[in-house]
Amino acid sequence: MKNYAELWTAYKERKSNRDCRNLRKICLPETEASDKTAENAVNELKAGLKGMLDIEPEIVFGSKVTSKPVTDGKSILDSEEYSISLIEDGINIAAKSSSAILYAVFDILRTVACEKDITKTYADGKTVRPSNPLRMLNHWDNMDGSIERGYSGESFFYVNNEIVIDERTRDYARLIASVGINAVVINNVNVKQAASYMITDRYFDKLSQLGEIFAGYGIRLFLSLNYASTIEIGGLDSADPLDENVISWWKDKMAEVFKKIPTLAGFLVKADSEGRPGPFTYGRTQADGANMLANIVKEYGGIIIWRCFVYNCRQDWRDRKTDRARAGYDNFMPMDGDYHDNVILQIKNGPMDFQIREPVSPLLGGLKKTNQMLEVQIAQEYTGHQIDVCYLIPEFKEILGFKTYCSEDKDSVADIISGDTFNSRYSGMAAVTNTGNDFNWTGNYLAGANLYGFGRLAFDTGLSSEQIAEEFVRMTISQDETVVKEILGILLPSREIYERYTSPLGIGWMVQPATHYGCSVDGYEYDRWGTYHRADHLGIGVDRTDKGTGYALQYNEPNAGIYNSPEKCPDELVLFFHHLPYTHKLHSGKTVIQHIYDSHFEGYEEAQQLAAKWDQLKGKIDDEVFENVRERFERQLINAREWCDQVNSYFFRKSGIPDEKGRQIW
Ligand code: GCW
Repeated sequence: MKNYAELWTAYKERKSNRDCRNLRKICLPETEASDKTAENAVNELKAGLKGMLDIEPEIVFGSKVTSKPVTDGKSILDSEEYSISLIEDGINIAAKSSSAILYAVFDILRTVACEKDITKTYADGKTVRPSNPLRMLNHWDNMDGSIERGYSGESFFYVNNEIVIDERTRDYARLIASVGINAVVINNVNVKQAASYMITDRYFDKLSQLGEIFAGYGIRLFLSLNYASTIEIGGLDSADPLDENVISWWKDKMAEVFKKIPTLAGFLVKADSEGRPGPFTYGRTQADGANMLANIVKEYGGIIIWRCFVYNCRQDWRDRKTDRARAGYDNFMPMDGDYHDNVILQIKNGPMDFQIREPVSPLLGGLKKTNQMLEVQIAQEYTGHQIDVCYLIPEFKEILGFKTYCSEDKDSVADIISGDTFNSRYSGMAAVTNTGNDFNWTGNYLAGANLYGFGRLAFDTGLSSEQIAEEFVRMTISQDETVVKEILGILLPSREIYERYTSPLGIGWMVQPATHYGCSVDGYEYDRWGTYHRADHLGIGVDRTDKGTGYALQYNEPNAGIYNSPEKCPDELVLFFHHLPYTHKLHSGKTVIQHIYDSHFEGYEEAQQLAAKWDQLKGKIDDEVFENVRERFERQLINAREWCDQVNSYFFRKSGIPDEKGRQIW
């Protein structure tokens, strides 16, 4: 018995699926005998079909496959494409690489697990090409075993500054490969203490083993890099990217690292951000820093992923000119086109920091000559800590569908990060992961839908939130129609419900600073982080228009004009862009203050309805799953009530305007 759940790769019995049980033969492309990925694919296929259907179809190997290491973004997509078609007695898989074979296998297993007919699903042949070249998870795991913003136990990669490799490591690779993840960063972007030594002898053996395991599942290994390694571990007194000694230290270091960890694909760098060192210290640009490293790792096919989360985290709250939202664009736009072609800028979805509602970062659609990747967060740092249920895929769909107007056509975020809009060499999507060593990997079983969903969505941005949620429920929790319907009824509206009982109309924050869980309306108001709501007795919101910080003008038209105008700006973002009187009428016809009251009362009530829906599932699903989520709903309701009452009381007391409906405000 494993000490963790296999979730959607558990391959529980699906014997009622008669159509699939008739499967006699599966044809696969022939691969090299030494090809680990192909071997894993075949084993997975056999285990899955045996487990679910108790069948052992004949596996026939056909045409030759060359699985050369992939170094180019575009060819990643070519090589990961697969086709599945019907043949007499079975199915045929065509694929150009062993990773693609693996994805085809998981496609078939998913069809079986969701109890769909194979003959119907593949009747016309199905060809799938991933939407994004890079589909990546970022672990914020520290080497002491803790996880920054982790809500599901400790790290399963590290214990006491040692790297742990066991059965769970392999099952993790399977789990994430099964949803299409092809890259993983295994350590926190805040690279401190022991983690700085990742690129030394101390960890090479283990890292090279880890890299092999991941490679066997088509997953490329990345490390977060300490920008100041020259100082921290190199004995130099500088990290200036233009300093000859610094450059030469990195040359030697990278030669050593890529030799010792042959599967290493590259590095993720958080520089000049929240106390992390970077090129700004030496009066250099972000491009100087990224390019210095990119230049050196190029000969090893290495990639430098450089985060755009660069802002002043020591702002004076009295200062209304500085605007944290502007920082990404201000810091990175001037050098568009200066980055080497093995640099990717990784951009958080919004200009602030993973709030429940933010506009899309204007860098997406701003940058035109630079490789870019979208960063989202499935760790529920600001969205309920995997206590509150918050299915994030609808949010990600909105972000991907956002029209940036950066070109005549193909101008959505999905188009940009797929590499299509600007024909970029590297691009894709990364999520700060929500995994840990808890039995069920994600703390709350329902948070598993975000892990599952992120992978599926990054692989195929055309999938709908409903489709993804339904697959997750059917594969992981139950096939029973009423159960599926009830759980979809919980997952799908959960993000908007969370939004309703927390911070209103796009303003964000109002969280407890120590944890980022729970309400504290003024928690960040008089602090240095640039995250203010600016509420007084007359109104609330941040003026980011041309008369305020000017942030709205960072967008292309017509978005800039829409956001700049309180009349045109969509309600859900109106306080992000405007400081408005409480009596201002929204598009909904409500005043700002009445919207605050209504949405909070509704949000809390809806949270109670979600919990009641879950209670109905007792006895219809696995007890352990039931109890795990029930207990979290209990905590969610306490949280939702606090948010509702604190926000309503706060704004009633500030504004003095009573609730039209006369409900109790404390
Ligand atoms: O959201 C903030 C978090 C930090 C995190 C940082 C980042 C890893 O509160 O914990 O640091 O963002 O994205 O770098």
